Amino acid sequence: MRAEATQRVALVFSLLDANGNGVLDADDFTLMGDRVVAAAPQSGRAAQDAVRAAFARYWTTLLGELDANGDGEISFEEYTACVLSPERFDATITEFAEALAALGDPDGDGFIERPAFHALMAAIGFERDNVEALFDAFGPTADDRVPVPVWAEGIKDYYAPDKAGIPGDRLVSGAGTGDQLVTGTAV
Ligand SMILES: [Ca+2]
Ligand SMILES: [Ca+2]
Ligand SMILES: [Ca+2]
Repeated sequence: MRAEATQRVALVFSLLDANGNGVLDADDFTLMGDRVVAAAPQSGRAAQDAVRAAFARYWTTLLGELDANGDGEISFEEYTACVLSPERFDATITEFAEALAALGDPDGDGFIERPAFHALMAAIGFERDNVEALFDAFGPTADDRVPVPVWAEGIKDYYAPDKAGIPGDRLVSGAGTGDQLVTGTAV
């Protein structure tokens, strides 16, 4: 696994541990669903329910696939397996990406405006500057919007073990873009 992938996974693990007890558990995903829904008050009930369901499924999948010691919690060591065998998580990550992106596109025009993107990513816990850098890296349109599929693909790439120099690397705090470009071999 590339160092960049390890950093990305470590970051998302720390954010998903919403109750801060050092492991992932069911409570984390309920809290995270509530936070994300609260950040998108203009969204319809169906989109909100979909994102809560996606968080719940995300947890159920993690528990079923990664709880190697069967204690009902996912440790960081257990969690890293999600990037080592991404094919086991494709369906779940796709549903999650699409549900999250849909929440950011309440008017259903296929584009996410910067403020909506920022609100959702801040709710998950990503740092403001990194979120803005990520949005810029997605190559927004002249009117500062990003197509929904671009974001959904970005979420999937985030979990890819062999990717470096991708937009998602902008979310890793302190990761200088210069270093990313030097160490990344993919162009
Ligand atoms: Ca936790
Ligand atoms: Ca466990
Ligand atoms: Ca929209």
